[in-house]
Amino acid sequence: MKERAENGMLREGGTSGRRITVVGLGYIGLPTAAMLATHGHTVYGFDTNPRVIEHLEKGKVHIEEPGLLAFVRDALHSGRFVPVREVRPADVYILCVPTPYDEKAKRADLSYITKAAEAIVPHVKKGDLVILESTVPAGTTADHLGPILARSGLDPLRDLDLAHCPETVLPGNMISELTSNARVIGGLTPNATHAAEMLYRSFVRGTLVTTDATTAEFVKLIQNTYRDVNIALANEIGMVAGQKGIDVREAIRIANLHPRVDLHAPGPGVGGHCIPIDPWFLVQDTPDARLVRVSREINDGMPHRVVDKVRSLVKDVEAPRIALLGLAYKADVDDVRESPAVPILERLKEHFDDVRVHDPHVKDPNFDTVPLKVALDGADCTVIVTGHWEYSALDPHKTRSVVRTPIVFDTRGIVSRPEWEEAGFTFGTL
Ligand code: SAJ
Repeated sequence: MKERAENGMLREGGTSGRRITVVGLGYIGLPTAAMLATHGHTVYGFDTNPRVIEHLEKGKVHIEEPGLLAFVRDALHSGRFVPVREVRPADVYILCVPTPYDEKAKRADLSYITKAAEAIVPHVKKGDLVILESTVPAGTTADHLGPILARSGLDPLRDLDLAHCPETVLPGNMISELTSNARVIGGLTPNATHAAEMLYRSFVRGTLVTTDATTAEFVKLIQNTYRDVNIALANEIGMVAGQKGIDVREAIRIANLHPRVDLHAPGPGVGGHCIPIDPWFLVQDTPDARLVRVSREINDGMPHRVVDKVRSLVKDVEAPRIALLGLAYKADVDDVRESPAVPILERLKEHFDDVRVHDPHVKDPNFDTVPLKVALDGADCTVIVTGHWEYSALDPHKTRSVVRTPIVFDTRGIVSRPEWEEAGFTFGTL
């Protein structure tokens, strides 16, 4: 069967023209809903947050992501993406709700999945396809979602096609990765796997890899854990390099020329809603899994290292004014969830009376940000915490003319040390 691929083109083998309800229109659900709608499906987008639906009804989106607004508008104009205030009956249900980490219980908080599943229970009918995209501990689809759906009177194994298909898109590059990434499809039964595979084939150009639901859940967790442990290694190497006066980024760049070495980059800490959390889901029932826990500790300890370094950089300055550049957890996104900038800001405020924060992307009322000019004006230490392009484009000479003390601390390795030193700056690195 031929199906639509990118924006109206046809792809081989997928099913289109399905009625799909997407539950949860956040960072994953919204682009996924729009993608499905631009590939021939009719999509009802539901979110418990009325603000999300209100935005969509006005042709706006509540998330900053390159290309997302235009993409969602196209889907809305096609008439096949319909934001709804109540869950609508469909033939396919895709759950894209958050799974936060419950610090107290030291476990994944599955309450959003429970609520989403309960919301579709009155509507599911025999033959429907239910897909869980949220990242979850291995076994959740079979042991948690299945039993909730069974309250409908249907057997999740025989009457429904139930599958876990984890999303793998990188914030900042979501629209492209939604179609190009390989996708893991894990059904509770071979039939469920096949049904989910047909759906994703309608828009995914990357390889579709099929397995069972529990393996699919596990794969997602080990992908993000690999990244967390690798970053922890880079951060530890950075500590050793710093003691020996070696530029860690230069050393890693050279080391990575080896065909079997792929060290990640050191930084001020690991943020976002996935990488600091998913390793905990992986080891929550395995107290002996040490490396994953130590890696988490190393990465969570990075904000302390950043603040210690700032303190040593300004130790000779009286009543220093600190300019903190960046609140988002990584470059060119507006997302502050788990951002290392937040604990850095809190600790800086414990040590210094005058801390000014700037972030051109973040519009979160919880943070008092100021324009860049105000942040830099009279600053004694300019701390780059997020690698936004606006900061890599900073001119050291112009910056020199507005700050009071020429000290810059680049935690991301995004500005040129020789250029800033040439402009008279003392240059701090991790
Ligand atoms: N970071 C470093 N050093 C690096 C890379 C990242 O310090 O070398 C930091 C970033 O600054 C950021 C954090 O790690 O604070 C996480 O950023 P990221 O770009 O590594 O990942 P996310 O959280 O934006 O997206 C990840 C991706 N997972 C993998 O690359 C294995 C993405 O593909 C997943 O879809 C996403 O998690 C998710 O939803 O799980």
